[in-house]
Amino acid sequence: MKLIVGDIHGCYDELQDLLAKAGLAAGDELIAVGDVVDRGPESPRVLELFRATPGARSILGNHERKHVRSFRGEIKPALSQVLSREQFGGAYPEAVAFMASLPCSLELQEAILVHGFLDPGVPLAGQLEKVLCGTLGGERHIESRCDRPWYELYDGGKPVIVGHRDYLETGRPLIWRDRVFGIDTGCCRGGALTGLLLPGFRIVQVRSRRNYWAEAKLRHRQALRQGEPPDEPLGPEREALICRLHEHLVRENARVLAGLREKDPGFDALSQREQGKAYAAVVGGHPLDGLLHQARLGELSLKALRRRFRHGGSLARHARECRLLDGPAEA
Ligand SMILES: [Mn+2]
Repeated sequence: MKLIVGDIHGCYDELQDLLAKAGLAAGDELIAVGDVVDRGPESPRVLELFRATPGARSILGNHERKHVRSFRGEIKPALSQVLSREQFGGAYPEAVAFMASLPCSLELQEAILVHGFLDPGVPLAGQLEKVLCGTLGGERHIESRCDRPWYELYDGGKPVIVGHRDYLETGRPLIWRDRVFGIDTGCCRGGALTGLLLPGFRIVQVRSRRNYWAEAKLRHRQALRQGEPPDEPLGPEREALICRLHEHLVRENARVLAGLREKDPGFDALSQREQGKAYAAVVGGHPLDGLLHQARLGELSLKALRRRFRHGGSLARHARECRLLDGPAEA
């Protein structure tokens, strides 16, 4: 038997629950459809399981790809990679090397496995890597080629098993005409971890124990706040600084938008969600990315900035980071 597992995202306990429930025997295989790391609590343990267990393997998800590319300096890591990198500590380079070795697809006797999407009508060997891995660019490519969800148009010879999107958001996997199986059911967000037992395509599921990703983001925000020094006595300069920061963010937002429009003349025609994702890919590492998103949406006001910096001394630190004040940014 083969157990195909949806997006695990560091949810080691749930993976153990699923393995117990599936009842694999010696000689059976365990195959993940990618995104085994990030967002959940134990990315290193999950990755190690796939690296070191005989009969266990994974294909490449967009999250592993982001680790590989950000480690090479090609893109900025998003928060989920930053947090995972902390978990890996000194073992990170080795972990990234292993992620870089994962294949973008796998053809089994019973099914084709990819993390993201398949371009209908294109043979597996001719599929773009970004489509297979489910990057934002890959998703745009697919949307430009399909007038319906890609899986409704899939006409390949074998069933395909994918992860990446929790298509139904009901805790149940997507099963399209017994041809396409979407088995990401949002385990890291408090959903479920789904497996598919081949050759019978029998579904095995366990419930997620918590919304790990929401909790991780909350802890991160709290840690940032606690690390801030008490309110610095900026006195009458404070209001002026808020004005300068506002101007800076408005300018920065305009610069980012201009860059995105230059790169993609159709940027303004994208959905709000896609615009947001493309924008986030550029400003993700900015210390004030949340405020930049507000600027993008036309919601950044002086009032919003005053409210944001009502407590704590982070105004001066951010102003230094944006080079509006002298002094080291890390003060
Ligand atoms: Mn994914």
